[in-house]
Amino acid sequence: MITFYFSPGSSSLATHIALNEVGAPFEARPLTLQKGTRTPDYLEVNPNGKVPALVVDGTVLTEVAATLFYLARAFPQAGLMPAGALGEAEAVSWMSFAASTLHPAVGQGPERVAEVWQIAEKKLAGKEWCVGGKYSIADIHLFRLYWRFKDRFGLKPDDHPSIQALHDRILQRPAVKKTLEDEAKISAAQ
Ligand SMILES: N[C@@H](CCC(=O)N[C@@H](CS)C(=O)NCC(=O)O)C(=O)O
Repeated sequence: MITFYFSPGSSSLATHIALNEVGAPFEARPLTLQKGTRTPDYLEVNPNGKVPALVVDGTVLTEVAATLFYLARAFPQAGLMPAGALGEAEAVSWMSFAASTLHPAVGQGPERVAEVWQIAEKKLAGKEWCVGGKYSIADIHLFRLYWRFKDRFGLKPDDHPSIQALHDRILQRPAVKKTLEDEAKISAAQ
């Protein structure tokens, strides 16, 4: 039994996409940011007051990377985990970079945002996908951040051709389209 705490368009979008990619049944618990994530009930789930949180048979998983890692490992038929120990480590490396460098840059000013996306572009280096030539949880994490922040910070497609192309490819996936539609409806009702 999986319960998913999320807020439309936020970090939890990555987890939501992965849930739909793997086809896992889950109970959706939408929250509003700040208000909804700071209630006593939610702080019982995640004392850090952040989404996502995934509760799997009573075990709470927080942090996007951990939720993506779990879904890829628990539903291997979806093929979201790169192959082999090295492939898994590369996925963890990309997701750690996303969580520790790309995301925090948002609070460090536009210059830093521009700088970290240049680093991401260099890391991707013309490849179609982050790891092993195949769509994986690393791509989902990267996609969510670029999708969310490219317009807000004026990140230009020409400056990030590999990331923009990855973003555009992921936008075409049925699970991604469904997730974005579902979240837009929830957001409109909040
Ligand atoms: N490092 C965390 C970041 C999660 C995060 O920052 N979530 C934000 C939304 S993007 C949040 O829940 N904010 C609610 C709040 O601060 O009240 C992760 O990777 O899950």
